[in-house]
Amino acid sequence: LIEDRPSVCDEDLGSAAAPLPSVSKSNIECRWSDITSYATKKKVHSWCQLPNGNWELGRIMSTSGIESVISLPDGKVLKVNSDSLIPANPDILDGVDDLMQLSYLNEPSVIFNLQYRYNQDMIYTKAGPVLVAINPFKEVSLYGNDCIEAYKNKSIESPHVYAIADTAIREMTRDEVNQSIIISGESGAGKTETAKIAMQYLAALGGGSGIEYEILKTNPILEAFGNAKTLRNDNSSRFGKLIEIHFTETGKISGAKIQTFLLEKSRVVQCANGERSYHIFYQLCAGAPRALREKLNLKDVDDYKYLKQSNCYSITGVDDAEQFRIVKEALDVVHVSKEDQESVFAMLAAVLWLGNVSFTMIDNENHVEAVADESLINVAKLIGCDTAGLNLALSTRKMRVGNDNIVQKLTLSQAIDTRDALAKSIYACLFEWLVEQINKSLAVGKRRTGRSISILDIYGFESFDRNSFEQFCINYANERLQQHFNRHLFKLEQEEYIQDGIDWTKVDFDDNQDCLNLFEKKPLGLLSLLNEESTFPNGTDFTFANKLKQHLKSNPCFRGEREKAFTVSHFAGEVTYDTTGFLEKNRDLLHLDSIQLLSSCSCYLPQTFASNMLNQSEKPVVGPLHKAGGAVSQKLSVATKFKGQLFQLMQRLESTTPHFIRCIKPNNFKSPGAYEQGLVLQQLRCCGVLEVVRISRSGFPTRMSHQKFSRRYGFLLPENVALQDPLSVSVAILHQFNILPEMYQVGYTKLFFRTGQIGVLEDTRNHTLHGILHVQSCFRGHLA
Ligand code: AD9
Ligand code: MG
Repeated sequence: LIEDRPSVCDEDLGSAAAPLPSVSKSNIECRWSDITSYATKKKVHSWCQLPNGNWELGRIMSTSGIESVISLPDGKVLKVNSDSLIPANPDILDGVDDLMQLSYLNEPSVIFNLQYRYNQDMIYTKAGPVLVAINPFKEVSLYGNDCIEAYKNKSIESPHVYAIADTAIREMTRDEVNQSIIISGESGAGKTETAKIAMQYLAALGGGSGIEYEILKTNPILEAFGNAKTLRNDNSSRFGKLIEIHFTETGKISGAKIQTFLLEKSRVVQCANGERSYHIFYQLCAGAPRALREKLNLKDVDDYKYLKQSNCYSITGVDDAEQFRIVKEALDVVHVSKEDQESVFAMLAAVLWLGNVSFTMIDNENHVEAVADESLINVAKLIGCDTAGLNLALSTRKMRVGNDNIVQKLTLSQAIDTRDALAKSIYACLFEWLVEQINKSLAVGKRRTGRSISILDIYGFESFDRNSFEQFCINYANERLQQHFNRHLFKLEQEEYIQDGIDWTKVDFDDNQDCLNLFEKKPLGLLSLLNEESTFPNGTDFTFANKLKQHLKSNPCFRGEREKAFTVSHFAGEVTYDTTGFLEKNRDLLHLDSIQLLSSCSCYLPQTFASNMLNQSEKPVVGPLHKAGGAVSQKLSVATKFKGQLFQLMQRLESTTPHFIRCIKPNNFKSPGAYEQGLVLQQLRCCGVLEVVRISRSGFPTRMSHQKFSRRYGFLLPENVALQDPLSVSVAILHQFNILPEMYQVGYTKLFFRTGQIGVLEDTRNHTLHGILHVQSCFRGHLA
């Protein structure tokens, strides 16, 4: 549908000068020339594209075939190509709350409608079945108990997350089907906030047992441990999350379960300039009370190398010490004991101190050992081991050669990698352990008879100047989600029309199956090739990149780049990935020496982490698995595990009724009020919002089988007609009640109706039934 789709998240897209992509004939509904003769256009409103690419609403002064003269609101008069003019909607349609109501559904009309509403803090708009939410970047008075009450009582109808959550609850109860609220959008668009708003509503309506309070308190905990400041978002989620909220048969919340996806653990040891590591580190350093500080030997944030490297310690408007208090309180609520909390903080401090461990040369072959300074001593103390053991685990590797056990000394870079791998593992294990504790606290118990509503908040599509393995996984997840969206809103809907043989012109949409195939195809897809290369002892990022170029060069979604890079055409735009570190991150090896160290610790958490890691690995493998050699714990590659998780997620979502929310970022400066047309348009385009509206508007959302329809309305017909076959009866009903031919279609097995039509028939049915009952009761009264 969309030609020349520009990449969505390029660093510079947000600049005010970013021009709108020009509109091609294929992606607008119509132009003036399609709908009316030039002579009748005089004085009417029309969109025209200015030289800078922005759209302006003007008035056509005169037109002479190829050229038209337009007057703009500021009094300027422009001569433009007539073909570039696009019809504008009449004033009465300004700011409609469902884009379906627009008479002209073209891109300028849609972006202006959203802007019109946005300027009045109406950040929510329906696009047919999808809710569009534009990030206000400020507090708007659309939330809280009064608002919740109003949506519950149906005294407000305007589009809102609350309305979506309300529909989900009602459909769950009415249809006895699990529901899902699927929130998507790019980084900083407002997914996490939206998810919390939805949870608020569910908690308010399904609350009572107190468990809803616990559920809400999981948010500050998971955000502290799983969110970080990035260049795009001060509170960026670095993990995906699905929360499944369970309800009893009477509609009360009975518990919840959280599943998380692929935490970005590299952030613990490395993050870009101007970004931060996970919030909890800064919160701990700022907020730990004196006794805890002393116990953990805590220093200030700028004393820790892991936190220091990105040169960014605070977030404007955020009080880390206060946040720490909130997190501790939330941990209390979800029943993490004070003792466990202290162990959690000790692990955090251990990670920070690990980053400060340095190494010194011990021979002229580059071999090193750890410096026995306060960092090493603190780490050992915090995890509960002796410094000699820690030093050995960081600077040597036990290997088995033939029948002999030998100890290999590590070089400086190997030792640093080992140290960082240990820090990342401790943090990732800690995160998983916390989620497990939360789940225990929220557990539904054995009586899982009711239904559930799941809310999905997964990291948005990402495209930076430099994209690594993390972006590769995140964007792959987004491709999967986009396909789920497409399947539901385009494929399934239209397939049903076609299967039932109704007269229907197919609406095109960007099918992303080709891109998914590029990732998933075996044996020559991106994931398979990555896994294969990761198991080769001599595989490197360079050989991996070459293999991709060799096998995928003819794939239209793939392009080899210079050196170690490659580009993928995602549904949301092209992204160039740098393969540096891909193999290492995908293997995610932690040497057995490190795992053994953790299991030998006297503290409870490191022991738990070690046994969890050993349980997850298939079998310990001894031998030179990769160049560094040594024994490693062989486990599923990160990509394989992630793909498995995504498939499971999709399966789970498939069994639910989905409700989609598309979050939109109006500008790249996190600034309230600024609305960049180009940026908004690109987001709308890449997620197919316009096409969804077009389908919903031209489609037939209500359907009923011939049998059901004839049974339900057949009694409205004269008796001799009502006895015929269901199809004939159905057609007779349609005629009898003068349903206009354009309002329905007769399929092989079903009847399809446009929005609202079935309501007309229901009214007639109810009237008639009411009449019959009235007559019957009069008759009975008469007899009595
Ligand atoms: V990421 O993919 O996790 O990097 P999200 O989750 O899409 O991203 P988030 O919800 O974190 O974005 O929103 C970013 C910021 O926008 C928030 O921290 C708020 O400051 C702001 N925001 C988002 N939605 C709202 C809202 N409904 N009201 C007020 C909002 N502010
Ligand atoms: Mg988020």
